[in-house]
Amino acid sequence: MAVERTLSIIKPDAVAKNHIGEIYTRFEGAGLRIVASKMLRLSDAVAGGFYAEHRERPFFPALIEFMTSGPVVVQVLEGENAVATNRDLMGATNPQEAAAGTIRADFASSIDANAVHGSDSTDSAAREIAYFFAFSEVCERD
Ligand code: RTP
Ligand code: MG
Repeated sequence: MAVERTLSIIKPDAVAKNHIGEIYTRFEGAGLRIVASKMLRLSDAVAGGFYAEHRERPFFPALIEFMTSGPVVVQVLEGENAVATNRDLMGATNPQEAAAGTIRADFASSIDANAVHGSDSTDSAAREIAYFFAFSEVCERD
């Protein structure tokens, strides 16, 4: 298995419900290291650019309205198979279909307010990490 990096976002619903620490504990419990982290409030332009692949989808306006509704916490996770490991921790996009014990099953309330984002491939991860973090903001960890 390869050491990878992936981009994770704790979305506005989970930040508002004070679940940042519990979600970080799940990342660390799965062997993922947090190598970059920041809280910020997304503008329409930044959220739209991040989700540009979904621009033509019917849910896009609701997605942008939700992602700009409050602060988010953005982090880079590093570890063996980090992309798939994080997606497994997150669970299915729709929390009603998410496996028991996943972040979305435990903390998400709807397909819009679904607690977390995680890159879906190593290519997406590289693009998404560069979208939010300068090279100097991602730290080497042993
Ligand atoms: P994310 O990108 O946020 O990690 O979520 P994902 O890969 O599991 O799902 P994706 O297909 O990339 O969709 C991005 C976000 O758009 C919202 N969505 N709504 N109403 C719908 O059918 C629908 N489909 C997607 C979700 O909030 C999803 O997280
Ligand atoms: Mg996605």
